[in-house]
Amino acid sequence: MDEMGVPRTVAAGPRRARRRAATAVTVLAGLAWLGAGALGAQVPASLIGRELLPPRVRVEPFAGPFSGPVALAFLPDGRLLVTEKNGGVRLVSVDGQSAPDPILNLPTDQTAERGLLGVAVDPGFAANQRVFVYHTLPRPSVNRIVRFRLVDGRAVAATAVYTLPAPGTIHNAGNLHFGPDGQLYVGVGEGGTPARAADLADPRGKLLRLDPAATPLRASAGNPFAGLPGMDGAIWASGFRNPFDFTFDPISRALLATDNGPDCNDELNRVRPARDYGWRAAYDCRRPAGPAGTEAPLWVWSQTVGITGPLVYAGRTIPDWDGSLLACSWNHGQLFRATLSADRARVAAVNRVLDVTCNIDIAQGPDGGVYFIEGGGYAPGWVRRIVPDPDATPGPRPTLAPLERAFVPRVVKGVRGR
Ligand SMILES: [Ca+2]
Ligand SMILES: [Ca+2]
Repeated sequence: MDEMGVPRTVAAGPRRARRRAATAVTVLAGLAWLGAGALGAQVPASLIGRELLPPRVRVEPFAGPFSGPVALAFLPDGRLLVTEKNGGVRLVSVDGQSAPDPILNLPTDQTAERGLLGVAVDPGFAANQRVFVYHTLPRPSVNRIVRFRLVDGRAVAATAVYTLPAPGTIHNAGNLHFGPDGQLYVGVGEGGTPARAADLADPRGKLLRLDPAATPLRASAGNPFAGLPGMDGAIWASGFRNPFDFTFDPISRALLATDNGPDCNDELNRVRPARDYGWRAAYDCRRPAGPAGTEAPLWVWSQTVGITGPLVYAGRTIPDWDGSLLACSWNHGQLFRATLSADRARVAAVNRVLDVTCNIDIAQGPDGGVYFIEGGGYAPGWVRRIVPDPDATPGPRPTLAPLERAFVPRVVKGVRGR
């Protein structure tokens, strides 16, 4: 979990939701970074605009506080699962209530960026009640995937179904999501050792694709390196530093993953199988496209914001956001909205949405609302949501500079660890 060592610059406590919605001030980011490969040594002009929340929505508290919440996953009936870094899985009712105790408490090493991180609900949940989580076991020290069944509000039959090599204290990534192909994808960080990212024998610094029906989990059929000597057949794509979170675009079905850069170049990537996304020990911040033969990101925040929690919002509940990619800044507690090109293959513009504090994860509820974690990680956190409100009155149109540079982060040397 990259950048979790950086003190948050936002209030740790719950902020009163502000009924401030508004005329969207879409400030086109303009100079989208085009053709990274062709530009080579150019530092991308990731200009980021600002906008208000769309009209007729409000931000409101939903659930919490939780102990270091990290990830969110909805059940088909609208209940919400929240992972806590210390090993707890919390279950939240549709009206935001949660029991004081977790439904599952796994023995978890939460040193630095280790912990209970991701959660994914099986697409066959109605029939099999299966949920998967990713956590760091203290002894032996491994990251592993645990599967359990959620029956009558209780977690039963928790079973370790996949084990990864020894974790780093940093760069564990740890989110997992089902793809539209029904396979389980897992983000694994390089654990602080950049050379692992391009090593196809090592699952670290990769996105993996696993068959969720197998016990233990195994490489999915059709994986690009399956059966090749000396390679880990679970690997779907390589060359990541800390692919903290990812999502599938429900419109294009593309896998969109963040990767947290060193002191530069937080990325959004469109991930295709067998491709290498370029992280190396000798990575050059001036060359965000990465080394020759690797895949350039779709977008770069040239200053690290700790980008994570990507979600493509799809639906008419918040029509202004239909088809947009939303993501959070761990470092700064900010919400970004990216507009994708018509073919969904490029980022046309990125704006920061004002008046929303989003630190880690975002999920779209069955009600069409946008749910997100404010705080969390090393600190208590809350789930808040953005929902329609026909009575929300537009706020004053702000005076904004037409463009702002990507953010200058508050970097604390030696804490983040590299
Ligand atoms: Ca990259
Ligand atoms: Ca997520």
